[in-house]
Amino acid sequence: MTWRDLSFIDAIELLSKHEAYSQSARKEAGMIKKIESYPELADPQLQPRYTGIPTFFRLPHTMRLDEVDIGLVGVPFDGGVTNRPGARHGPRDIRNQSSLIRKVNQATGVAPFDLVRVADLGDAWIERPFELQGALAEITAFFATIHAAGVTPLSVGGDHSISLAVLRAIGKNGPLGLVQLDAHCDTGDDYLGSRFHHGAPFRRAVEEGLIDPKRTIQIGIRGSLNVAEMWQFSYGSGMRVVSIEEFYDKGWRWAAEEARKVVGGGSAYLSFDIDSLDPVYAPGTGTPEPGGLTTLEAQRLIRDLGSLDFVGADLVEVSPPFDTSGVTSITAAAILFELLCVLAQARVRRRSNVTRPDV
Ligand SMILES: [Mn+2]
Repeated sequence: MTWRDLSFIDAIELLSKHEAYSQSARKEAGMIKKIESYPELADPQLQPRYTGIPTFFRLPHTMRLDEVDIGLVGVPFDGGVTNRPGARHGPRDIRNQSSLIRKVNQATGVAPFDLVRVADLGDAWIERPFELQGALAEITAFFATIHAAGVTPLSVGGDHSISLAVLRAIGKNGPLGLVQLDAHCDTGDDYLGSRFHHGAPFRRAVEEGLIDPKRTIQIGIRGSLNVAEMWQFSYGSGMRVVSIEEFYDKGWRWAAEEARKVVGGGSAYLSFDIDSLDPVYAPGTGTPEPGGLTTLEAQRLIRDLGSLDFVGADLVEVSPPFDTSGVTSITAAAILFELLCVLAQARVRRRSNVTRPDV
């Protein structure tokens, strides 16, 4: 039947039905899905995990900060890279590969999506990505909004310079402790005339009072040096530097205990540079250093930090163009899940401390 076959009355009736339908469709379209229902995490038997628009962990994408406890944020910026670029492509690739991740941590039993409200807040929007200091300021402004709303940020870089921008937002009320997994201390000074680059964020963070060097531990440090005292700032300021040799001799369980000792009970930040892992596990990165952690060592180490009061975390330096198979982003997604689990544990602990009447 075509419109020609309809009487005038039929046509009016059909049009009004169509109008009613489209009104209700518009009404439904205006409704934001309730975050509690986690439709994107529905039974994979009903909705395969490779379907849909890729967000981190297939989470709902929202800008409603009042509906979120932990917000995943992409920071597609690599303007601070000193050598091989490409980390700007990290967030999109990790979003894609993170669809492989399920709901429950099989080792610890932590189910972060049940414990707290988690969402993908999209990317930190940078309007002028080619102006390094301006871009860092834009990233800080983005995270300041998130922080003011009481949301715990879990960020995906981007190169390691973004950590300074995040810390400027969430560490401004007093220095935080820091657990950093990295091949490099990233406490260098000026390089080719710039104070800001991915080899210096934690020196600048100490100078700006954002992190407490005496509550900072750097794990996995290795690689050849430009000069013997290349990371002298770490040692001089009182950071605990765990070389890969010490880590290899004493193991992940010892390293976790050492991290808990150094950081103590105060608020802390966790920064995971994918180059802490051996390049056999994570070749897609800007400054690979052979002879690093295994993925399993990193996973077990992070799981053992569930008692620390983390108020934010990031995963940085994934450069998909240097990858050979996608394994770096798959590995990064698995590590990101571990970071989410310890952030969720900390968040739940803070919540129960607040509501406990005897505290
Ligand atoms: Mn780094």
